[in-house]
Amino acid sequence: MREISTAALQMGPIQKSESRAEVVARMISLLEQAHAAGAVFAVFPELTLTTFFPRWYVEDQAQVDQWFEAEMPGPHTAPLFARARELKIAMSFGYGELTPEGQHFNTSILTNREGEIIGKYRKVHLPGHSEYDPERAFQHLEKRYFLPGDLGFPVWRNLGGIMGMMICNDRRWPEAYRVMGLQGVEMVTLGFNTPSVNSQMSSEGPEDRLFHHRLSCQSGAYQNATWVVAVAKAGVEDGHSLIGGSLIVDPNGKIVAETKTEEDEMIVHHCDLEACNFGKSTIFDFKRHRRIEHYGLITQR
Ligand code: CDT
Repeated sequence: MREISTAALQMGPIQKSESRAEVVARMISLLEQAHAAGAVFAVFPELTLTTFFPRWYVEDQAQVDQWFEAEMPGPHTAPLFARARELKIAMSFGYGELTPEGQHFNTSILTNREGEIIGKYRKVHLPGHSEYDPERAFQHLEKRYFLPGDLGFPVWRNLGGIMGMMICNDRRWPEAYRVMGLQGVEMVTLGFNTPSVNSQMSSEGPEDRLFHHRLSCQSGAYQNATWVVAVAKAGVEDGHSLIGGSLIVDPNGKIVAETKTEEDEMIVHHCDLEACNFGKSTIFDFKRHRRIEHYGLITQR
């Protein structure tokens, strides 16, 4: 057994008016629950530290920059890192990253049990649009506020396994999983903020949204023989609803734990990485079975 006791730490809604200090206090409380439940790895959502701000159209860049972190850890997140170090719990969480060069990314980091950042991922698949769209019920301005990630889909050795990260919309793209699968990934973490309705098709509601979310995580896990830990920011933020449904999915594609609320909520599972071996050495033994001579179109425009 190579077990990683993993906690998916779902966050309930974060209103625009909530401070970083309030959010970080909630994160620390969840981290402590995870530790008490025996977890050594804790996964938080996409853009954990703020409301899901891409729903707001803002022209003043200084105002936009208030949703971003110029340092990680920074003054607001230092207490979270300190507590994680004390509890010896590794973490992954998402935040808006502002680089010293003034670039903006939708980013996720991975730490070890010593609270050191050992991995960084910048969201590749940015959904939505870049200008105000009066046709939509609400805005989804990720293409306005972020650059597409420039770090690819790397994997890292952590806690005795091979880990990779993706962020929200990436889970709908099989290529994202496969690039990590080809590097032997055993646990993929992903945070998400998924609106409960489609802003361009009101008939697509929470049931459909949850169905497509589960489908994307379960197929990615199965087809790459990897654990997937998918964590929501959920609930109603300033009148806008986000789905819950945080999941831990095993390498057979089966859901082994799922949240029940749209609030701060923890689920824990003892994830045995050895469970990846069967799929990786049989039906999804990529070296033996892939036929890349037929896949050329995938990397052409
Ligand atoms: N955060 C994020 O990527 N959300 C998207 C919404 C898609 S609709 C523009 C998602 O794929 O869940």
